[in-house]
Amino acid sequence: MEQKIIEFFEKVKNAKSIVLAGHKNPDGDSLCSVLALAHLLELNFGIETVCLYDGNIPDSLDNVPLRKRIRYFERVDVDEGFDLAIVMDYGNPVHIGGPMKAIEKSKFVVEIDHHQNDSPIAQLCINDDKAAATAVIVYKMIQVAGLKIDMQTANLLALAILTDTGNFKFVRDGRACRVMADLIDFGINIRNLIELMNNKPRKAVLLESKTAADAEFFCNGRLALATVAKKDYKYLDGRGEIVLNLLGQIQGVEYIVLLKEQKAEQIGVSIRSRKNPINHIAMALGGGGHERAAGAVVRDTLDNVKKAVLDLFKKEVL
Ligand SMILES: [Mn+2]
Repeated sequence: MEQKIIEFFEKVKNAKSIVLAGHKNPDGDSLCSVLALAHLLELNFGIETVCLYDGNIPDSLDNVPLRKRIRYFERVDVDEGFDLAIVMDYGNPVHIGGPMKAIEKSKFVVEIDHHQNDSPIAQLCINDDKAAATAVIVYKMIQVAGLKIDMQTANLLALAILTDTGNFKFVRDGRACRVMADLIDFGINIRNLIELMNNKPRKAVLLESKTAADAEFFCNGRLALATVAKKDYKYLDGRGEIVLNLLGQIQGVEYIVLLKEQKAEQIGVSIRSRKNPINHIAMALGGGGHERAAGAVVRDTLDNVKKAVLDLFKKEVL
């Protein structure tokens, strides 16, 4: 890892143009790790970079530092290509979306990721699937290269770790906590950072509450299932994590499902479990994910997908 990081910074110093991208519909780790690294390259080497995204950035991330530095991929001319492309937190090439064109046209590609990745696209991979967030790898790079950081970098890395670990619920080892301890000593304020993300439109929060209130319960209350219809889907900010968390707090609920009608006959399925693995259910629907947090996108009607999910649960786990 150290050797790869040194090689990365050699590439950076020799590059005249650099593009960075994370995954489509960025989450906190994807957005903030990209912005943190772009800012570090400017701060330490005076290098201007181009940061691209595809899809939507949730309103809850609108106030993160340097948010305006990342641009929608269609608004940037990438025809000439770049000396160096850095793709972060993407997991699988299909998740990159529009910025893929800029990456393909670049002379050298580096990836920095903490997802298990069966099809890496880069010549240099700084990957660590044990890291709790891509930002944890970025912090390691800062340490190895002896880079200076500032308050904006520290805040971005902290936001990435807070969001990707669900405020430390999903850490897999102590590293994310040690990085956060360093960032706290540097001066970040966790409470202020969480407050900064309380920025959803009123309609989004009211929709989340209503979605949870209208949930149905199956199998003696062990399975909670909520749905967002197409007319409401546009108001959802992010992935509906709040609904899943809320239903998961109910006594006796073991499994939580959220069905989102993204388009006619295109249903996003999010599944959570409080104890037993459910990723095989997501896989049976054509998706995948972690043991207790997984999902899929199914091309069928809401009614049919609901029936398919309930059948799978009854057959496989309940
Ligand atoms: Mn991540």
